[in-house]
Amino acid sequence: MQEIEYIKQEALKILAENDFGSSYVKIFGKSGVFTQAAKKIKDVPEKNRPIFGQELNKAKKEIEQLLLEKRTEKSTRPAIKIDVTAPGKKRELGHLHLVSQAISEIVEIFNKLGFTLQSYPEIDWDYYAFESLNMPASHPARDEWETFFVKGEKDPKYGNLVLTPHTSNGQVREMERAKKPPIRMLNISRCYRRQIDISHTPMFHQFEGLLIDKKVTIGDLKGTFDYFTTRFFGPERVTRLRPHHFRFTEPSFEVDVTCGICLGKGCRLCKAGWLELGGAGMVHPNVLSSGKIDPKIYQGFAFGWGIERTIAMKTNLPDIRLLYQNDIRFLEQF
Ligand code: FA5
Repeated sequence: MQEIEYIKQEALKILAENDFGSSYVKIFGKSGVFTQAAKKIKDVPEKNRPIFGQELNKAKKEIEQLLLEKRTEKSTRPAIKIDVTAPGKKRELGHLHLVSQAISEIVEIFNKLGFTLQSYPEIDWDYYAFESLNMPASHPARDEWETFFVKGEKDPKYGNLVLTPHTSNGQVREMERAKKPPIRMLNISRCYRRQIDISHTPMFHQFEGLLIDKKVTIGDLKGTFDYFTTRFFGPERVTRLRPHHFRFTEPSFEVDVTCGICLGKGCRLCKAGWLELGGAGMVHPNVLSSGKIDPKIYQGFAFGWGIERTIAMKTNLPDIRLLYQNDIRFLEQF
Protein backbone atom coordinates (compact mmCIF):
# COMPACT_ATOMS: atom_id res chain seq x y z
CA MET A 1 0.00 0.00 0.00
CA GLN A 2 1.41 3.33 -0.98
CA GLU A 3 0.24 5.24 2.13
CA ILE A 4 1.89 2.68 4.40
CA GLU A 5 5.11 2.83 2.38
CA TYR A 6 5.01 6.61 2.71
CA ILE A 7 4.59 6.38 6.53
CA LYS A 8 7.45 3.89 6.76
CA GLN A 9 9.79 6.12 4.75
CA GLU A 10 8.95 9.06 6.98
CA ALA A 11 9.69 7.01 10.09
CA LEU A 12 12.99 5.79 8.64
CA LYS A 13 14.01 9.37 7.88
CA ILE A 14 13.28 10.39 11.49
CA LEU A 15 15.29 7.42 12.73
CA ALA A 16 18.28 8.39 10.60
CA GLU A 17 18.27 12.01 11.68
CA ASN A 18 17.52 11.73 15.39
CA ASP A 19 18.71 9.99 18.52
CA PHE A 20 16.69 7.27 20.22
CA GLY A 21 14.66 9.56 22.50
CA SER A 22 13.60 12.07 19.82
CA SER A 23 12.93 9.31 17.28
CA TYR A 24 10.60 7.56 19.74
CA VAL A 25 8.58 10.74 20.35
CA LYS A 26 8.43 11.68 16.68
CA ILE A 27 7.40 8.21 15.53
CA PHE A 28 5.27 6.76 18.37
CA GLY A 29 4.41 9.84 20.46
CA LYS A 30 0.98 11.56 20.59
CA SER A 31 1.65 13.45 17.39
CA GLY A 32 3.98 10.77 16.01
CA VAL A 33 3.69 9.43 12.48
CA PHE A 34 2.05 6.15 13.50
CA THR A 35 -0.45 7.75 15.89
CA GLN A 36 -1.46 10.15 13.14
CA ALA A 37 -1.70 7.28 10.63
CA ALA A 38 -3.95 5.28 12.99
CA LYS A 39 -6.30 8.25 13.18
CA LYS A 40 -6.64 8.16 9.37
CA ILE A 41 -8.02 4.60 9.31
CA LYS A 42 -11.54 6.00 9.40
CA ASP A 43 -10.87 7.76 6.05
CA VAL A 44 -9.91 4.50 4.34
CA PRO A 45 -12.72 2.81 2.36
CA GLU A 46 -14.33 0.22 4.62
CA LYS A 47 -13.36 -2.81 2.56
CA ASN A 48 -9.68 -1.79 2.63
CA ARG A 49 -9.60 -1.03 6.37
CA PRO A 50 -8.57 -4.51 7.61
CA ILE A 51 -5.68 -4.78 5.20
CA PHE A 52 -4.64 -1.16 5.92
CA GLY A 53 -4.64 -1.98 9.65
CA GLN A 54 -2.57 -5.15 9.17
CA GLU A 55 -0.01 -3.41 6.96
CA LEU A 56 0.24 -0.48 9.35
CA ASN A 57 0.92 -2.87 12.27
CA LYS A 58 3.54 -4.69 10.24
CA ALA A 59 5.31 -1.43 9.41
CA LYS A 60 5.06 -0.34 13.07
CA LYS A 61 6.75 -3.56 14.24
CA GLU A 62 9.56 -3.17 11.72
CA ILE A 63 10.22 0.41 12.84
CA GLU A 64 9.99 -0.61 16.53
CA GLN A 65 12.66 -3.23 15.89
CA LEU A 66 14.93 -0.65 14.22
CA LEU A 67 14.35 1.79 17.07
CA LEU A 68 15.32 -0.91 19.56
CA GLU A 69 18.55 -1.56 17.67
CA LYS A 70 19.28 2.14 17.73
CA ARG A 71 18.96 2.18 21.53
CA THR A 72 21.33 -0.80 22.01
CA GLU A 73 23.81 0.68 19.60
CA LYS A 74 23.77 3.91 21.62
CA SER A 75 24.31 2.26 25.00
CA THR A 76 27.38 0.33 23.80
CA ARG A 77 28.90 3.37 22.20
CA PRO A 78 31.38 5.23 24.48
CA ALA A 79 29.75 8.29 26.04
CA ILE A 80 32.83 10.45 25.50
CA LYS A 81 34.73 10.77 22.30
CA ILE A 82 38.28 9.47 22.63
CA ASP A 83 40.98 12.03 22.17
CA VAL A 84 43.78 9.90 20.80
CA THR A 85 46.23 12.78 21.14
CA ALA A 86 45.67 13.19 24.92
CA PRO A 87 48.60 12.08 27.15
CA GLY A 88 48.09 8.66 28.82
CA LYS A 89 47.25 8.27 32.50
CA LYS A 90 50.36 7.46 34.56
CA ARG A 91 50.08 4.38 36.75
CA GLU A 92 51.20 4.95 40.32
CA LEU A 93 54.26 2.86 41.08
CA GLY A 94 54.81 1.36 44.52
CA HIS A 95 58.20 0.99 46.13
CA LEU A 96 60.04 -1.35 48.46
CA HIS A 97 59.08 -1.27 52.13
CA LEU A 98 61.41 0.79 54.32
CA VAL A 99 62.78 -2.34 55.95
CA SER A 100 63.67 -3.86 52.55
CA GLN A 101 65.23 -0.57 51.46
CA ALA A 102 67.36 -0.47 54.63
CA ILE A 103 68.41 -4.11 54.19
CA SER A 104 69.69 -3.41 50.65
CA GLU A 105 71.60 -0.37 51.86
CA ILE A 106 73.15 -2.22 54.82
CA VAL A 107 74.20 -5.19 52.65
CA GLU A 108 75.83 -2.82 50.16
CA ILE A 109 77.81 -0.99 52.87
CA PHE A 110 79.10 -4.17 54.52
CA ASN A 111 79.85 -5.81 51.17
CA LYS A 112 82.34 -3.01 50.58
CA LEU A 113 84.13 -4.08 53.78
CA GLY A 114 84.23 -7.69 52.62
CA PHE A 115 81.30 -9.02 54.69
CA THR A 116 79.13 -11.52 52.82
CA LEU A 117 75.49 -12.16 53.48
CA GLN A 118 74.60 -15.55 54.96
CA SER A 119 71.22 -16.84 55.91
CA TYR A 120 70.53 -18.86 59.05
CA PRO A 121 67.30 -20.34 60.42
CA GLU A 122 64.60 -18.16 61.92
CA ILE A 123 63.44 -21.11 64.00
CA ASP A 124 66.53 -22.59 65.52
CA TRP A 125 67.77 -24.83 68.27
CA ASP A 126 68.30 -23.54 71.77
CA TYR A 127 71.91 -24.64 71.31
CA TYR A 128 72.62 -22.04 68.60
CA ALA A 129 70.47 -19.28 70.12
CA PHE A 130 71.85 -19.64 73.67
CA GLU A 131 73.93 -22.62 74.74
CA SER A 132 76.76 -22.27 72.19
CA LEU A 133 76.86 -18.55 73.01
CA ASN A 134 78.04 -19.18 76.54
CA MET A 135 74.53 -19.22 78.01
CA PRO A 136 74.01 -22.66 79.55
CA ALA A 137 70.47 -23.89 80.24
CA SER A 138 68.71 -21.96 83.01
CA HIS A 139 71.24 -19.13 82.91
CA PRO A 140 69.42 -15.95 84.07
CA ALA A 141 70.88 -13.89 81.15
CA ARG A 142 68.51 -15.77 78.83
CA ASP A 143 65.55 -13.91 80.35
CA GLU A 144 66.59 -10.70 78.59
CA TRP A 145 65.67 -12.27 75.24
CA GLU A 146 61.99 -12.86 76.17
CA THR A 147 61.92 -15.87 73.87
CA PHE A 148 59.05 -17.73 72.17
CA PHE A 149 59.57 -21.49 72.49
CA VAL A 150 58.21 -23.97 69.96
CA LYS A 151 56.34 -26.87 71.55
CA GLY A 152 57.69 -30.25 70.56
CA GLU A 153 60.28 -32.89 71.14
CA LYS A 154 63.53 -31.90 72.73
CA ASP A 155 66.73 -32.83 70.91
CA PRO A 156 69.20 -34.44 73.34
CA LYS A 157 72.09 -32.29 72.05
CA TYR A 158 70.43 -29.15 70.69
CA GLY A 159 67.50 -28.76 73.14
CA ASN A 160 64.21 -27.00 72.25
CA LEU A 161 63.35 -25.11 69.10
CA VAL A 162 62.90 -21.37 69.55
CA LEU A 163 61.84 -18.44 67.36
CA THR A 164 65.25 -16.79 67.16
CA PRO A 165 65.27 -13.80 69.53
CA HIS A 166 68.47 -12.45 67.92
CA THR A 167 70.67 -13.09 64.89
CA SER A 168 73.55 -14.23 67.12
CA ASN A 169 72.36 -17.80 66.45
CA GLY A 170 74.31 -17.38 63.20
CA GLN A 171 77.66 -16.98 64.96
CA VAL A 172 78.53 -20.60 65.74
CA ARG A 173 76.66 -21.79 62.63
CA GLU A 174 78.94 -19.57 60.53
CA MET A 175 82.07 -20.86 62.30
CA GLU A 176 80.90 -24.43 61.57
CA ARG A 177 80.21 -23.55 57.92
CA ALA A 178 83.45 -21.67 57.27
CA LYS A 179 85.52 -24.16 59.30
CA LYS A 180 88.52 -21.83 59.34
CA PRO A 181 88.95 -18.03 59.63
CA PRO A 182 89.09 -15.47 58.12
CA ILE A 183 85.34 -14.99 58.57
CA ARG A 184 83.37 -11.88 57.61
CA MET A 185 79.71 -12.70 57.94
CA LEU A 186 76.61 -10.56 57.70
CA ASN A 187 73.46 -12.30 58.89
CA ILE A 188 70.13 -10.53 58.43
CA SER A 189 66.98 -12.16 59.70
CA ARG A 190 63.63 -11.71 61.39
CA CYS A 191 63.74 -12.00 65.18
CA TYR A 192 60.96 -12.53 67.69
CA ARG A 193 60.50 -11.42 71.30
CA ARG A 194 57.60 -10.97 73.66
CA GLN A 195 57.86 -7.17 73.57
CA ILE A 196 55.75 -4.31 72.23
CA ASP A 197 56.03 -0.54 72.79
CA ILE A 198 57.23 2.51 70.84
CA SER A 199 60.72 1.05 70.37
CA HIS A 200 59.89 -2.69 70.34
CA THR A 201 57.85 -4.92 68.04
CA PRO A 202 57.28 -8.68 68.59
CA MET A 203 58.75 -9.33 65.13
CA PHE A 204 61.69 -7.22 64.05
CA HIS A 205 64.89 -7.55 62.03
CA GLN A 206 68.49 -7.63 63.16
CA PHE A 207 71.71 -7.54 61.21
CA GLU A 208 74.59 -9.37 62.76
CA GLY A 209 78.21 -8.90 61.82
CA LEU A 210 80.93 -11.39 62.71
CA LEU A 211 84.58 -10.91 61.87
CA ILE A 212 87.19 -13.47 62.96
CA ASP A 213 90.84 -13.36 62.04
CA LYS A 214 94.28 -13.06 63.57
CA LYS A 215 95.11 -9.84 65.45
CA VAL A 216 91.61 -8.36 65.46
CA THR A 217 91.27 -5.47 67.93
CA ILE A 218 88.62 -3.16 69.36
CA GLY A 219 90.07 -0.54 67.00
CA ASP A 220 88.85 -2.66 64.03
CA LEU A 221 85.42 -2.88 65.61
CA LYS A 222 85.20 0.89 66.18
CA GLY A 223 86.53 1.62 62.68
CA THR A 224 83.88 -0.65 61.15
CA PHE A 225 81.09 1.08 63.10
CA ASP A 226 82.36 4.54 62.13
CA TYR A 227 82.43 3.52 58.47
CA PHE A 228 78.87 2.19 58.68
CA THR A 229 77.57 5.24 60.51
CA THR A 230 79.06 7.72 58.05
CA ARG A 231 77.70 5.78 55.08
CA PHE A 232 74.26 5.04 56.48
CA PHE A 233 73.43 8.11 58.58
CA GLY A 234 75.70 10.72 56.99
CA PRO A 235 79.06 12.28 57.96
CA GLU A 236 77.58 14.54 60.66
CA ARG A 237 76.60 11.57 62.88
CA VAL A 238 79.17 9.78 65.09
CA THR A 239 79.26 6.58 67.19
CA ARG A 240 80.38 5.86 70.72
CA LEU A 241 80.90 2.63 72.66
CA ARG A 242 79.39 2.23 76.12
CA PRO A 243 80.50 -0.64 78.39
CA HIS A 244 77.84 -3.34 78.64
CA HIS A 245 77.52 -7.04 79.35
CA PHE A 246 76.72 -9.89 76.95
CA ARG A 247 77.58 -13.48 77.77
CA PHE A 248 78.98 -14.07 74.27
CA THR A 249 81.35 -11.09 73.99
CA GLU A 250 84.13 -9.87 76.26
CA PRO A 251 84.47 -6.95 76.53
CA SER A 252 80.94 -5.99 75.48
CA PHE A 253 79.52 -2.66 74.40
CA GLU A 254 76.34 -0.90 73.53
CA VAL A 255 76.84 1.20 70.43
CA ASP A 256 75.24 4.66 70.35
CA VAL A 257 74.87 7.11 67.48
CA THR A 258 74.33 10.85 67.85
CA CYS A 259 70.69 11.88 67.53
CA GLY A 260 69.61 12.99 64.03
CA ILE A 261 67.64 15.96 65.36
CA CYS A 262 70.06 17.63 67.79
CA LEU A 263 73.31 15.97 66.57
CA GLY A 264 74.41 15.21 70.14
CA LYS A 265 73.29 18.33 71.97
CA GLY A 266 70.27 16.70 73.64
CA CYS A 267 66.61 17.15 72.71
CA ARG A 268 63.11 15.85 73.52
CA LEU A 269 63.56 12.72 71.35
CA CYS A 270 66.94 11.54 72.63
CA LYS A 271 67.26 13.35 76.01
CA ALA A 272 71.09 13.15 76.22
CA GLY A 273 72.09 13.49 72.55
CA TRP A 274 72.62 9.75 71.81
CA LEU A 275 70.44 6.90 70.52
CA GLU A 276 71.19 3.20 71.05
CA LEU A 277 71.96 1.29 67.88
CA GLY A 278 72.65 -2.18 69.32
CA GLY A 279 75.09 -4.50 71.03
CA ALA A 280 78.63 -5.47 70.14
CA GLY A 281 81.87 -6.81 71.54
CA MET A 282 84.91 -9.02 71.08
CA VAL A 283 83.85 -12.65 70.56
CA HIS A 284 84.12 -14.60 73.83
CA PRO A 285 86.78 -17.37 73.78
CA ASN A 286 84.10 -19.92 74.83
CA VAL A 287 82.06 -19.04 71.73
CA LEU A 288 85.11 -19.48 69.48
CA SER A 289 85.63 -22.88 71.13
CA SER A 290 81.95 -23.80 70.48
CA GLY A 291 82.69 -23.11 66.80
CA LYS A 292 85.90 -25.17 66.98
CA ILE A 293 88.13 -22.13 66.44
CA ASP A 294 91.21 -21.83 68.60
CA PRO A 295 90.86 -18.68 70.77
CA LYS A 296 94.62 -18.60 71.33
CA ILE A 297 95.21 -17.98 67.61
CA TYR A 298 92.10 -16.09 66.52
CA GLN A 299 90.10 -13.16 67.82
CA GLY A 300 87.03 -11.50 66.46
CA PHE A 301 84.30 -8.98 66.98
CA ALA A 302 80.55 -9.27 66.59
CA PHE A 303 77.61 -6.90 66.62
CA GLY A 304 73.83 -7.19 66.38
CA TRP A 305 71.65 -4.19 65.59
CA GLY A 306 67.95 -3.67 64.98
CA ILE A 307 66.97 -2.64 61.45
CA GLU A 308 63.70 -0.95 62.53
CA ARG A 309 65.62 1.09 65.14
CA THR A 310 68.21 2.02 62.53
CA ILE A 311 65.42 3.30 60.26
CA ALA A 312 63.87 5.21 63.16
CA MET A 313 67.21 6.81 63.91
CA LYS A 314 67.72 7.81 60.28
CA THR A 315 64.23 9.20 59.65
CA ASN A 316 63.55 10.48 63.22
CA LEU A 317 60.56 8.14 63.54
CA PRO A 318 58.83 8.54 66.93
CA ASP A 319 57.34 5.00 67.07
CA ILE A 320 58.72 1.94 65.22
CA ARG A 321 55.30 0.24 65.25
CA LEU A 322 54.34 2.62 62.41
CA LEU A 323 56.48 0.45 60.14
CA TYR A 324 54.07 -2.47 60.48
CA GLN A 325 50.67 -0.79 60.38
CA ASN A 326 50.41 -0.96 56.58
CA ASP A 327 49.20 2.63 56.48
CA ILE A 328 49.79 3.72 52.91
CA ARG A 329 49.73 7.43 53.95
CA PHE A 330 52.79 6.77 56.11
CA LEU A 331 54.59 4.35 53.79
CA GLU A 332 54.33 6.46 50.64
CA GLN A 333 56.30 9.28 52.30
CA PHE A 334 59.51 7.32 51.85
C1 FA5 B 1 71.27 -8.63 71.12
O1 FA5 B 1 70.28 -9.09 70.58
C2 FA5 B 1 72.61 -9.19 70.90
N1 FA5 B 1 72.50 -10.44 70.20
C3 FA5 B 1 73.46 -8.20 70.10
C4 FA5 B 1 74.90 -8.59 70.02
C5 FA5 B 1 75.36 -9.28 68.93
C6 FA5 B 1 75.77 -8.26 71.02
C7 FA5 B 1 76.68 -9.65 68.83
C8 FA5 B 1 77.11 -8.61 70.95
C9 FA5 B 1 77.55 -9.29 69.85
P1 FA5 B 1 69.96 -6.67 72.25
O2 FA5 B 1 68.96 -7.48 72.98
O3 FA5 B 1 70.43 -5.44 72.94
O4 FA5 B 1 71.24 -7.50 71.85
O5 FA5 B 1 69.34 -6.27 70.86
C10 FA5 B 1 70.12 -5.60 69.91
C11 FA5 B 1 69.27 -4.57 69.14
O6 FA5 B 1 68.16 -5.20 68.53
C12 FA5 B 1 68.65 -3.48 70.03
O7 FA5 B 1 69.54 -2.47 70.33
C13 FA5 B 1 67.55 -3.00 69.13
O8 FA5 B 1 68.08 -2.16 68.13
C14 FA5 B 1 67.09 -4.29 68.46
N2 FA5 B 1 65.94 -4.85 69.17
C15 FA5 B 1 65.91 -5.69 70.22
N3 FA5 B 1 64.66 -6.04 70.56
C16 FA5 B 1 63.86 -5.40 69.69
C17 FA5 B 1 62.43 -5.35 69.49
N4 FA5 B 1 61.60 -6.06 70.23
N5 FA5 B 1 61.94 -4.57 68.50
C18 FA5 B 1 62.79 -3.87 67.70
N6 FA5 B 1 64.13 -3.88 67.81
C19 FA5 B 1 64.66 -4.63 68.79
